[in-house]
Amino acid sequence: MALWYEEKFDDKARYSLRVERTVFDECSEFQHIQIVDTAAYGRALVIDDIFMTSDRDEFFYHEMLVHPALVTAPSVERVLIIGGGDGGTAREVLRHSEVKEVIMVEIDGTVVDACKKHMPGLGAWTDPRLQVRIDDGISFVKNAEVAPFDVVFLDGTDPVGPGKGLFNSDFYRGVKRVLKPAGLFALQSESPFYMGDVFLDIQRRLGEIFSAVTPYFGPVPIYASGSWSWTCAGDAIDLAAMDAVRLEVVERDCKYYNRDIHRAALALPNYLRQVLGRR
Ligand code: SPD
Repeated sequence: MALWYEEKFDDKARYSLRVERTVFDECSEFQHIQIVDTAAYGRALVIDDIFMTSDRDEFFYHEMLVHPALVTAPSVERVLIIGGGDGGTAREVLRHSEVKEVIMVEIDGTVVDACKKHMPGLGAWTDPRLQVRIDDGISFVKNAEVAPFDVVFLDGTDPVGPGKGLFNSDFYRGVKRVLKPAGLFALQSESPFYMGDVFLDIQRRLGEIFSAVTPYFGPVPIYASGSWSWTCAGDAIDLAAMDAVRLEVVERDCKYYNRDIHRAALALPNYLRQVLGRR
C-alpha cells in the first residue's frame, strides 16, 4: 500500500505527497526533522510536519530569496544568513563573486548534518567564504559583536517551534542592528493567499522599523497553495535598480530567476494593493 505524507495547512486543507522511503527521521532538541523520498518532488526535507524544500523545486525558493536582494544591494561583501540549515540559501549567495564572507547562523546542527549527508546537492559547504555557526539567530542579531553586514537573509520555517521568534519586531530590530545603514534584509514572508494574516503582519512590523518594505511574489510548488512571497526591507532600498554586472553573471545559471522574473515579481496583485493600502 502506498504511503502518503501529509502537511496540514489548517483544519480546512491538507497537501499530500506519495512517499517512497524515509531516509532520515530524528527529533532534535528543537524539532522533528525528516528527509523523505517523494514520488513527485524527489528527496524532501520536512520539519515539524511542514515541507521545507525538495530536490526538485528548491530552486524557486532559494533563487527568489537571494537574488533580488543581491542584485540590488549597494554592496554585497558581507552576508548573514539566519537559518538556512539545508544550505540552499548559502549556495545561491555564494554564486555571487563579489560576496567575500557569509556567516550562516543556524540553531539546529542536526538539520545541517542531515542535509549535508542526505541532500548534498543543496549546499556549497566547502566554499571557504562560508562560515557555519550553530547558534541561536535571535540572540546573534541582538547581542553579537560583529562588523555590520551588507545583506541579511532570514531563511526559517513557518511561525511554529523555534521559528516563531523570527517573526517578531524584536528580531527585526536585531537585524537592523547588524545591518549597514544602506543594508538590505530579505526574508520569506509566507503565502499571501493562504497565510495572508502572517504576510500582512510581517509587512506591518517591518514597516515600523525600516523606511522601505517591498514584498515580491513567485511560485514554490511544494508550499501551501504554491503561491509564495518574499520581502525586502531597508532604509535605502530600491528593488527595481538592478546591478547590471551582478545580474548578468548570476541569471545565466539560475533555473528560475532572471531580470524579467525580477521585474514581474515586484508587481502587486490588486487584492494585495487593497489590503496594503497601495492603490
Ligand atoms: N511553509 C514552509 C516555509 C519554509 C521556508 N523555509 C524553507 C527552508 C528552505 N531553505
